[in-house]
Amino acid sequence: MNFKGLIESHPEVVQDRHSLSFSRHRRVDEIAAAYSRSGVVMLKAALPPALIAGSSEAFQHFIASCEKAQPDRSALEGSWYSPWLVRDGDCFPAAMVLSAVIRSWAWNVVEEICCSSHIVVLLKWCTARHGVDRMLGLGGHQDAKVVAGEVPFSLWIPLGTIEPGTSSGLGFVVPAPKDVLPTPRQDDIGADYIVHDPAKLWLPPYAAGDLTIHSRFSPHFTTGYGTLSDRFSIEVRAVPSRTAPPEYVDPAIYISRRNGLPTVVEINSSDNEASAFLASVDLARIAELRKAVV
Ligand SMILES: O=C(O)CCC(=O)C(=O)O
Ligand SMILES: [Fe+2]
Repeated sequence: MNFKGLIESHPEVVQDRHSLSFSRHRRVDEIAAAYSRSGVVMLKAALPPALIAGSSEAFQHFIASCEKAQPDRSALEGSWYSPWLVRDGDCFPAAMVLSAVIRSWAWNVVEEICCSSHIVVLLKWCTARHGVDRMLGLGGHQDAKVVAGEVPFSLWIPLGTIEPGTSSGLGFVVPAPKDVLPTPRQDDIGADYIVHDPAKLWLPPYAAGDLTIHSRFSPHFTTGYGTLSDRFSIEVRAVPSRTAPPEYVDPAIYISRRNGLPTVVEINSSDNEASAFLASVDLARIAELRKAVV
């Protein structure tokens, strides 16, 4: 079965039957409790739609300038980039989105999940993705297996609307198991696991500005319906600073509260390629003012 067949035969999978969507008016401890029960939550209107539109445009300019024009769109696969590599002149769409996330109410939820306000964003494990909506068969993965075992969660932020059936998005099996699942082939948990109980599936629509947070054990998948539409998205991965494995924190930015506001208090990077991104206006805007070194 493919995703088109799935949403046709089970249209209820796009509905939030598990009450996992939250607005800024909900208490963060309630949101964090739902996350720990289910392994995934959606934060509605977490970011301003205009910022999402601006970052999408910058990402599209980047793709147009660096990827060869492909006359046959059906051959397009899309691509993954480290966030600091995606730039449109001085504009880094991933920095725009990341700084907005850090200053949004979504960060309160991140802090609640981390049980700490001292958090390190693991840029090494963050991604900027250009996807093309291809017809995909069912399958899925857990980030604990395919990304990094010790990264507890991921924020997934589409740079535009995701409409199941017409644009490639993300889908989840809820609730998440408490450990890694067996993978019958190449880290893929397999179609059987996905279709076993359609009542557990959630393929949410996203409005511009919505984001989801999924745990490392959340079985999830890229959805695809064969429309060949473009999709741009950013993945943000972070951990409490005190638990960060040393090999995960290069490049990384450390966030703590200053005057009540989540603020970039330290940057760690030995990669010169990341320096323009780290010095970008969007990250500088939320960084602690440092005394000039003389
Ligand atoms: O962007 C996608 O389609 C996949 C993203 C994903 O698997 C993740 O954020 O963990
Ligand atoms: Fe994933």
